[in-house]
Amino acid sequence: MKKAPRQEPQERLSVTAPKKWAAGVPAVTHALEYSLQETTVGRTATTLLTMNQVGGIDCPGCAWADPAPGHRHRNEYCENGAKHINDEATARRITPDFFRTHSVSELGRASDLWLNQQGRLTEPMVKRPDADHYEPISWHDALELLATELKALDSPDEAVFYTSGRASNESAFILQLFARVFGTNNLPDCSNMCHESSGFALYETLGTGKGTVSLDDLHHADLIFLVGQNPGTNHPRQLSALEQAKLNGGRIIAVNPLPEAGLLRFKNPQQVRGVIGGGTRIADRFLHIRAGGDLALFQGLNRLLLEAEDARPGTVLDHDFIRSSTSGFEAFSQHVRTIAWEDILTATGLTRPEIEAVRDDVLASKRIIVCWAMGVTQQRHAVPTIREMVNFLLLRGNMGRVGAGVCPVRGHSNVQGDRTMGVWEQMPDSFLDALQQVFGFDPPRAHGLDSVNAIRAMREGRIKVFLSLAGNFVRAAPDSALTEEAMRRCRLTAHISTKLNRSHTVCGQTALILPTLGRTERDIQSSGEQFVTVENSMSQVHTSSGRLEPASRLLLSEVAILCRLARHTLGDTAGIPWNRFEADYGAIRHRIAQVVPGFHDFNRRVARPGGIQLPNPVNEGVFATPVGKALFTCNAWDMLRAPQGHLVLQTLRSHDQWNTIPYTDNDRYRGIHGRRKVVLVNPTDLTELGLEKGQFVDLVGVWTDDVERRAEDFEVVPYPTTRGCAATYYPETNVLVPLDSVAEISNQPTSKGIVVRLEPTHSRPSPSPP
Ligand SMILES: Nc1nc2c(c(=O)[nH]1)N[C@H]1C(S)=C(S)[C@@H](COP(=O)(O)OP(=O)(O)OC[C@H]3O[C@@H](n4cnc5c(=O)[nH]c(N)nc54)[C@H](O)[C@@H]3O)O[C@H]1N2
Ligand SMILES: Nc1nc2c(c(=O)[nH]1)N[C@H]1C(S)=C(S)[C@@H](COP(=O)(O)OP(=O)(O)OC[C@H]3O[C@@H](n4cnc5c(=O)[nH]c(N)nc54)[C@H](O)[C@@H]3O)O[C@H]1N2
Ligand code: SF4
Ligand SMILES: [Mo]
Repeated sequence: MKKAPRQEPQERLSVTAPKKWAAGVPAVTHALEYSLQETTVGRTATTLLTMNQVGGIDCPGCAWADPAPGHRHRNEYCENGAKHINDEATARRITPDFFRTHSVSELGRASDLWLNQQGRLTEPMVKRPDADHYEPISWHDALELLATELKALDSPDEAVFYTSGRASNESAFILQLFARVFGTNNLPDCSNMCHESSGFALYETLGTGKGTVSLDDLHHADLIFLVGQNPGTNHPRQLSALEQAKLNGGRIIAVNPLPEAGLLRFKNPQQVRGVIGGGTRIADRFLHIRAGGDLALFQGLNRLLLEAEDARPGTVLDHDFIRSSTSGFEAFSQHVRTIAWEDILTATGLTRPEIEAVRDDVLASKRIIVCWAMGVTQQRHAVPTIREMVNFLLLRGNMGRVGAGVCPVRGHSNVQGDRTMGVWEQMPDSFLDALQQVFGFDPPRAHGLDSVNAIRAMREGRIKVFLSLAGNFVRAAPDSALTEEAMRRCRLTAHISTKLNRSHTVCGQTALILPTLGRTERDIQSSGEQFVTVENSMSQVHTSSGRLEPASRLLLSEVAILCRLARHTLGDTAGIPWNRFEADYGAIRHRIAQVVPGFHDFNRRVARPGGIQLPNPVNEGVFATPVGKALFTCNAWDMLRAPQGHLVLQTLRSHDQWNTIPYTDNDRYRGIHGRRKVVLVNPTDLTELGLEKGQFVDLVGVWTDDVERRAEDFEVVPYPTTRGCAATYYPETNVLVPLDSVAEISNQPTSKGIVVRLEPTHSRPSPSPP
């Protein structure tokens, strides 16, 4: 069925009351509406029925884990998973005609929403120097062009290879192998902007960068903290796990500046009680915290726990665990007692009785899990905050046992797997040694560039070639104007993509679009039909096999593109069987098994229903830190402050977008319809700032440099966000996030902690571009 081309929508804001529950029947109806606009009934049924089933397609949405085989529902997906998969399975196509009609400059002015709605990319395209249109190019010529540019570099470090977390284990492994044989560790990824802070904090304190809990642990926890995450939108099936925890008698504490619908109540569309009943209350306690106040909250809680132990010695802390399995308790305990209550209350915006009530919940709980996401990791003091959450869990031995531990809730479906496969600019020597042994080359040892440092290097003209495996780098990155300018300084930019996005319009002198198969599609290579593997947030590795016919005959798989690029660039000199890898992904997995710990006998084990559970040393009682124990840390007190008349702004996701890609202008659960350029502000702050509902403002960033960062024409919406904290959607406001405003230690952009002022504009905004 041919679909009519889409027009830019007219923006007209309407606001209704925010929803108080998430994911009942309306959610399913919305998913189906969206699916049928994008695809046909048959394609929808084919994709959805095999989604998250054994042997089926892994949902290309978030990284939430699937229940064990045998415990999966017939519809094991959420509303948003259905939207993501149908966004890829769309029946719309972009042909060379499209690029003849639309110049690159014109596309550069189109909205993210419109670009995505044009459909799937179908042919390799090139934009030549000085041209303003993409034109078709053969695969051979495209890869030869890219290889020639790479070979012409003065140093391999003049190239950058970016990965987004939708790439499979197989393509990620091939990309990092190619980059390292070529000679560079410049392997930035979306994780640099996502859970980098979690990785650093967990490695340092527990000796592993990953979460330690399973779905079963969540079901059996007595107390679960949800800190800085919006599961109703971003990890909807997490609500099923939380519902199960509640049914088992567990309690939930949500910590957030916004009373998100999914934190309040859940109507499970997979259960009769969800469809016709009132649903399950999620949060027993909602802490309406100030942005960036989480460090202070956990410091306050830890102090209260130490004081409770003083009052009733031997009843609060797990002394055996602290003695046998941790280090640094004394210093930590002295430090945390010095933090003043006044500071804790200012930073959190909470009252002391509220924090004491949480302490009482903690004292009544034997098994505690802390879950967190971007509200924590995208703050300046994200790493100390996560370390303090680890302190909190260690105090009562909530680590490495059933129903207890850390749960960083990952974003992209395979973002964790891509890291396991070696996509990181700082892989440890043990990994590089294994590559050296298995493949017989000398991998570069100096650390490469992460996302922020890659932009800095591009801006300084030190990067000539930028290749991206999935993703939308210029929209995901901070400081949009600066990042775009940096990208344009490259000699060649190339993107392995399924769909058109802004990064294809912000080009180096030469630009390549390398269109690829998506997860939903059959992948047939010379040895037969292939599957790929992915790793979810709970370290389970399993297969994903597409069922749909490819969107175009000319698409190549990610693996095929990368293996061919490697042959064009490196020839056979490295003695690596790129041909075989392309023909049979089992040959790649065979090498992964030799290089990556935990993957022995990979091909056989991953074929079993449910796949492989990677070992987590913490759950075996092993802390792989230098002292062989979990570390208590002393974290300097810190809080985010905005001067008088300013607000702390966070940039977050609407219910209807996948990262940089909006699907519509609506955000149903928050009651916002028809416009994304809105800023949510507490009504009392609005009054104090002399602003009114419906007024138009420019958001103006305040940072230590002299650059003016301005996002224009945002409509003011009164919203129950914490005083002093405002919210807008990403990526429209990435222009406000200074490149140099990064989390300490992890170098992650602080997308949830930007100081702004709101400047009233007197005219209504201009209509959106055609
Ligand atoms: N539908 C959908 N699903 C997605 C995505 C998507 O774009 N769309 N993206 C995927 C990806 S890559 C990721 S990383 C995840 C992101 O998942 P989330 O982290 O849930 O995503 P955000 O929308 O950034 O929401 C952050 C939450 O943190 C809160 N918050 C902001 N600042 C603070 C703070 O200082 N303290 C506390 N306690 N809370 C704060 C916000 O109010 C918001 O509820 O979702 C994944 N899943
Ligand atoms: N201000 C602000 N900035 C942020 C964030 C924030 O909360 N606020 N969040 C950050 C986070 S958590 C993340 S993860 C990043 C996301 O950054 P990215 O991962 O770079 O961005 P996405 O929007 O997920 O990328 C979407 C594009 O991926 C391509 N794609 C989709 N599926 C496939 C596939 O199967 N194969 C290939 N090759 N390509 C595919 C399509 O072309 C699509 O246009 O953004 C970060 N930036
Ligand atoms: S919760 Fe995440 S993985 Fe599961 S169906 Fe929804 S988007 Fe997909
Ligand atoms: Mo993410």
